[in-house]
Amino acid sequence: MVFQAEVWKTIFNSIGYFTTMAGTPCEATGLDALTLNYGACKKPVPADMLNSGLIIIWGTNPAWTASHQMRYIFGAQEAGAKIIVIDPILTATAARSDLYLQIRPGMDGQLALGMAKVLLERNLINHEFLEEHTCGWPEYRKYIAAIDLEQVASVTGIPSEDIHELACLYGTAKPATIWLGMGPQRSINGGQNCRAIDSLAALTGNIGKPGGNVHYVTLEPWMKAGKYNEYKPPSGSIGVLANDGVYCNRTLGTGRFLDLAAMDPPIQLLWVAGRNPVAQDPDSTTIRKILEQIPMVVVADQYMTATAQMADFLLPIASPFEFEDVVISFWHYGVALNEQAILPLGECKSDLAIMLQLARILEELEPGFTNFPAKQTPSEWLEQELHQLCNTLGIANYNELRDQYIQMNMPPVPWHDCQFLTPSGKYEFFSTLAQDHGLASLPEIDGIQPTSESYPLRLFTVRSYAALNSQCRDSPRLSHLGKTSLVLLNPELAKYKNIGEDDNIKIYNQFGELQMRAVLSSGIQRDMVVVFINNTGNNMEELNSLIALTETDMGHIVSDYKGMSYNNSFVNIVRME
Ligand SMILES: Nc1nc2c(c(=O)[nH]1)N[C@H]1C(S)=C(S)[C@@H](COP(=O)(O)OP(=O)(O)OC[C@H]3O[C@@H](n4cnc5c(=O)[nH]c(N)nc54)[C@H](O)[C@@H]3O)O[C@H]1N2
Ligand SMILES: Nc1nc2c(c(=O)[nH]1)N[C@H]1C(S)=C(S)[C@@H](COP(=O)(O)OP(=O)(O)OC[C@H]3O[C@@H](n4cnc5c(=O)[nH]c(N)nc54)[C@H](O)[C@@H]3O)O[C@H]1N2
Ligand SMILES: [Mo]
Repeated sequence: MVFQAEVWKTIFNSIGYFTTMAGTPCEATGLDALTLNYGACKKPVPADMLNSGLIIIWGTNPAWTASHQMRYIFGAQEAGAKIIVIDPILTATAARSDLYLQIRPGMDGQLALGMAKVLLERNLINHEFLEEHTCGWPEYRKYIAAIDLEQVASVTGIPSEDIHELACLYGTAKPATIWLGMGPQRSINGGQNCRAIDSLAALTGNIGKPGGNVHYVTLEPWMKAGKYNEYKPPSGSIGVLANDGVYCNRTLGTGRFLDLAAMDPPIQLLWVAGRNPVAQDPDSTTIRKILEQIPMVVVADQYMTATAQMADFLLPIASPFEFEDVVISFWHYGVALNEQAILPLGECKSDLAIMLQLARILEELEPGFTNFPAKQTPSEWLEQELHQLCNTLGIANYNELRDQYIQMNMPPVPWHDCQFLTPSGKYEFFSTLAQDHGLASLPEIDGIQPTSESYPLRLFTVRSYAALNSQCRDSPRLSHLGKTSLVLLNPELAKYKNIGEDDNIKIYNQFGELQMRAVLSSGIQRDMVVVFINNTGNNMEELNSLIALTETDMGHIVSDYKGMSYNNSFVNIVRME
């Protein structure tokens, strides 16, 4: 829930400077990519897909991970739009598509560049848009003209005829949209992959028009919500010196627990709220070791998660049914009130209720220790926090959300005025900002992905319909996937490894090993193994104990730290006797 999670930062700010894991485990890479090209990450409203003549679903599986969007996809399909899915796995979404292209993992940028070449050769580009609204088109044109389509076909695993067909479908359907998923950003070239993909919209002029554009995520509702960052530490507090000579909080990247352990002065107390890093961040074993070394670990959570098990203090958090909150989104522009349905059970409290109580106690023990408004009630705090958001919504108070769900007054389609927020004010194929941040100015992709002789199989971790990240581990729905963990193998790989359906196998690499039950699936590629996130059976062995901490190429521009290349992890397998 939105404001509950942010409340912790508020109170820590009110006490003094602190160390915080900045960045995000999720969308950091793509945010940078779109920001470089467009100047900001904006998206159309979800229903705008109904206006599309063609939808490319590129590296996301909404049938399982965003089922609320499927009605627009099916709606568009029924009205004649073609649905194309590009994914290394034959997903539930791919099964409902008109055209499915099974790409080699991480090769999305190459495919997009190959498509760009075909669009250029067949003159399916929008000259007017390119001349008037883009920057670096001559350089980009030269770059894509030199792309070798046979090489693209070889690295992507998609035959050149199919690349031609895909490009022609995209270039002729007016308007056409791309849903840029999380898949393409989960590899080491993730950011440049995303830039190459979103440049297809600029090439074809599918920007600023209903049914066009790129759907990724939006931060706009978040910018307008909350002012929790306004609390400043009491005067005289000492933090880390920023470049401008002003004190600030010390930061490190999300999930970088080795860096956390090496900090000087060392961390005395770690507070974890609304996250489960042992399960979800790379290299669970190291994280566990480091949590053990920290003198005091506080975890605020609703469940006894893998991280909560490491806590010295566990603060039981109320469920969303037990407290009032306001909910916004990365995907749409709606704002809704989450009403309290029941009183908190047992000792549970919302984060905000705990914080207010903690602030009162601190104030009693040492007056002036915190300037957190401890006397406020949770609803007064929410009212103050949401003042700016309410202004945007045209309501006086968040309580007005009780009777209505309100959409923020945003244009249904971004960039309709072609006023891009880049340094040049245009869509930038060529980005000097990218250069300033140590990246190639054009979406150049080297295409080389690491392989290893000892661990030749790519470990692919994807979401199932049955769980939300590490949450709901004890949900009965998960039992549909079996009480033990499942690993999907291509039948050819299974045969080569002498593994049969239902066999117990060991998956291992330099970080550790896990035992899982084999399920054969021809929908996946021969050199990968696929495991559903959170499908670890009843034990607390973590899938991410096999995941390497590998950064992507981007994330540091908008989110301060690079994103995570989860799918760049490699393993081997063996049948257990
Ligand atoms: N049911 C359910 N829904 C969820 C979540 C959940 O845990 N469960 N989590 C939520 C969160 S936090 C997020 S970020 C979203 C993520 O939502 P999605 O992006 O849909 O989820 P993923 O399962 O990570 O990956 C999506 C697809 O990308 C493909 N993929 C992986 N690598 C590549 C690649 O290199 N190229 C291409 N083209 N495809 C690739 C995978 O095969 C997979 O089918 O889902 C949200 N919704
Ligand atoms: N191998 C692999 N690892 C991944 C990914 C991947 O694709 N592959 N995807 C990454 C992505 S995209 C994401 S977003 C992350 C997600 O990983 P996390 O950010 O760790 O998210 P969750 O697993 O959903 O855990 C959130 C925790 O918050 C608790 N919680 C819920 N509501 C509240 C509340 O109101 N207050 C408090 N204090 N706690 C609450 C839940 O019980 C849960 O334990 O995982 C990342 N890790
Ligand atoms: Mo995510």
